[in-house]
Amino acid sequence: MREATPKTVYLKDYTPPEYLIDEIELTFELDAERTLVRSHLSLRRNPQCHSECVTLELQGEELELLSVAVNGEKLADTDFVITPEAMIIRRVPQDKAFVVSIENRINPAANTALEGLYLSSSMLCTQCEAQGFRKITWFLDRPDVMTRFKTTLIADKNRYPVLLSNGNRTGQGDLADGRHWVGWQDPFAKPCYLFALVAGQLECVADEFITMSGRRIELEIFVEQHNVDKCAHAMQSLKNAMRWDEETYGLEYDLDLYMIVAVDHFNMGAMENKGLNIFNTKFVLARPDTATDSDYEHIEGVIGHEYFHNWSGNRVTCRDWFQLSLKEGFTVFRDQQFSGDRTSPAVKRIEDVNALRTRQFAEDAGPLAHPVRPEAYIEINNFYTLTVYEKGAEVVRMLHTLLGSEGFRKGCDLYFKRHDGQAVTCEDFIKALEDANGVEFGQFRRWYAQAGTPLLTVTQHYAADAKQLHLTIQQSCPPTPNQPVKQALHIPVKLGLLNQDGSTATVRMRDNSATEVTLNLTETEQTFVFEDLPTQPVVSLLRGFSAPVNLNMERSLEELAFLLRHDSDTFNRWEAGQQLACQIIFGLMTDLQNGRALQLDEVMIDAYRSVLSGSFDDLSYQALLLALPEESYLAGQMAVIDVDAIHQAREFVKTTLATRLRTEFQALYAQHHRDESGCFDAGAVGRRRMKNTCLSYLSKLEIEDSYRLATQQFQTARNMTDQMAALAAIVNSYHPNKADSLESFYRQWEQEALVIDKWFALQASSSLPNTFATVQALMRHPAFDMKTPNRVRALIGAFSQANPVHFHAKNGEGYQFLADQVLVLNELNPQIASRMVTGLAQWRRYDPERQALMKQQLQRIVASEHLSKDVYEIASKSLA
Ligand code: 0A1
Ligand code: ZN
Repeated sequence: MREATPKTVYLKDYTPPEYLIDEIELTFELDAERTLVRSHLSLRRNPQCHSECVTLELQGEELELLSVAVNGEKLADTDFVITPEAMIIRRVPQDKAFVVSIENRINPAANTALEGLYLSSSMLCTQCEAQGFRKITWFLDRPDVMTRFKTTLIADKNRYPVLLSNGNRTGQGDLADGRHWVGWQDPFAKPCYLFALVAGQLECVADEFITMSGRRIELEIFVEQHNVDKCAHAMQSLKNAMRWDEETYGLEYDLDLYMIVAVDHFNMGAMENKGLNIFNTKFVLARPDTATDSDYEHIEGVIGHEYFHNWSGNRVTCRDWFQLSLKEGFTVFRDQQFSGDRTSPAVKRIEDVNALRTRQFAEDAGPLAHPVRPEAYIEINNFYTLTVYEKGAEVVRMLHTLLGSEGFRKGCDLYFKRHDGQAVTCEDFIKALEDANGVEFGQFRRWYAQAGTPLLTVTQHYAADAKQLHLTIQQSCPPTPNQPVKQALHIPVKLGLLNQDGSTATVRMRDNSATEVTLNLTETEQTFVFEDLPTQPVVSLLRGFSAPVNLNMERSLEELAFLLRHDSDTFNRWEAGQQLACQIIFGLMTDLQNGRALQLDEVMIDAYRSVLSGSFDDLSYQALLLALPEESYLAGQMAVIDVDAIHQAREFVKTTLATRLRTEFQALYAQHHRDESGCFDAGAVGRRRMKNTCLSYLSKLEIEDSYRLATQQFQTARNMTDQMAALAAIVNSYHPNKADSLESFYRQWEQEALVIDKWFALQASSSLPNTFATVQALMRHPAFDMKTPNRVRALIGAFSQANPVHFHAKNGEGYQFLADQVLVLNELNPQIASRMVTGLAQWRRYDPERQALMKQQLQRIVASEHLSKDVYEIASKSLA
């Protein structure tokens, strides 16, 4: 907790470590309230560091010291100093290696921040990224200190029969007093943020994987007994990921054992600890009746993500935390590729871009904007952001686009070979890609350093006589905190041309011709000329969303409808529909603001009718074409966000489409409605998506027929996708059985925490009247718990981040509620508390009355006592 104004850490101040720790021998005598930690550190001076200093400073927080010795000699009180953040030993040997031995005690049960060693339900587990290891014992807690770990775990055998840590099991045995021990050794040197241990009553679901070189790997998933029947999908996902990484990147697993443990209490999604991943249960457990199709996909994605970290993150790690995107951006890109290959590349790309544009673009346009490689932080945990992860992945994707698949693979091969076992920088990554391909990415590097979303403004001129199209693209980037002026970036812009009949036109530039090109935009303004075009083509720009930018290009509704029908690029086809809907919704908002009656343009109805009647192999893609832009995406397009007008206009469009195309929606519902529970192939998933999209539209009609349809589906569903979609249709309408349905759903799933999270989130995000009262009542519900991050996200997170109409209620009650909760969470779990503050960060985007109310709550937070660094940083930067 905060004493004075917390200190800022700067990238420019990086210096190599003065000491290295080659090996650590760690012994834990585990107990929920009193765990004893003994550690022997084999240290030596870092030969690369020539400072004169003879002291040794080890990081440690909230630890009770029992003893400390150097080379076996216990230190006197005068030989060292303990501060709230460190142990400083005044003099250590300089000319030879030495051993520091420490004994300390910690209390896992009191650790509600869930960093370091903590209790989750009845099991003990760790979370050490980014700086949790210092809450276990004193250490050089920085990623460029890579150490070989030997760990012995001792615990009561009844309470903690399973004892796990990184690497391979080296021995085990019983002790006289009812305790037992297990020894572990990890042959790979690693930074301490990758350390993990788990102790508890856990069941093991086991399988195996034979690697491409024929090695047999044991795969083990550990869960509580009642979850054993929900591990099959995670296990299959793991095997898929292992095979995929071999086939796509030539990367093989390196230990003989790969373990995953699922825990109920976890601040993030999962953690890539070497050989012992620890996962939020949300990203492991799935059974057809408890998890939706999207849950199944997310599980495969996150299992893949953590597995891929074994190379991009563990074998090659980060030099310092400013390089976080080196491992995260790259690994997100890899998991996106994997998920696309496993499901539908088109759908996956659209979902990723949609999330990026809705959420990361908002971050990049607000007070918390920072580069993919940040330059300063107060609390590193605040930098596990959408920018570092998702924009970071886009930056890697652009490198992939510029080099092509083969060139990119060559670059990655060199990167892993050159830097195996090292802690490196984003610069090292780019350099390897350059060297392997003999290219130069000078200007491209600015993507790592410059914050903000670039804007491309496009104008075109067709010269009929010369049969040429002139396309002029200007790039600019709005100022962001500490970066008032921006430099031009190297932006790859994929382009295709369509003839008037919708067929593909050849793209000819000087002597080259192709069906599609990637333009290299490097200047502030550039004109590209396309030749040999007898009629004016329709331009399809930024195909596949080839760069994370905003595009400003005037298009008529007719042109967008044309692209929605004909663009061969699946991303741009969807994008045309989104732009069409956006233009129409914004037009309706103007009508609303001027008191005019609303009327939906026939272009929109025709466009949707043609999607509904079209024939699609990929029904998930068809469902996406029918999805209106989210309210938060629309909000991101407005200078001053008008939450009520957005909601009303969008609801009007949805209801009118449902009314006018009712027959089509009903027919498609009937066509795709069948029970395929337990089947997760693309066909079954797509049919469920289409059917439930139709149900969602039909529920807007508020008629008996639709109510009956929803009730029927709710009562007969044998899979969570259908049950949840039906419950959503009921809860988000004036359905007469709403209360009963919610009640029966709760009773059915009371014992399944992850399903109950859905129950909370659904109610918290409803735009219907009285939601705030419901949220307040749910805060008092016996199943609500402030110490369980998933529950907090389901209720407080959903209300403040997915319910614009009620969170932004004009009287400010939503803001005050959020600030109240942030202050409670601040004492319990600073990481979760600071995540919740982001609901207020965008305050400058609203009308003056709301601005004042939001600002007031941020000021109240900043002024409160005992503020954690986490919350202080987000709240104070939001106000700056
Ligand atoms: N490295 C993990 C995510 C993670 C990050 C931080 C954490 O605590 C502050 C925990 C987990 C990943 O990318 O999956
Ligand atoms: Zn990651």
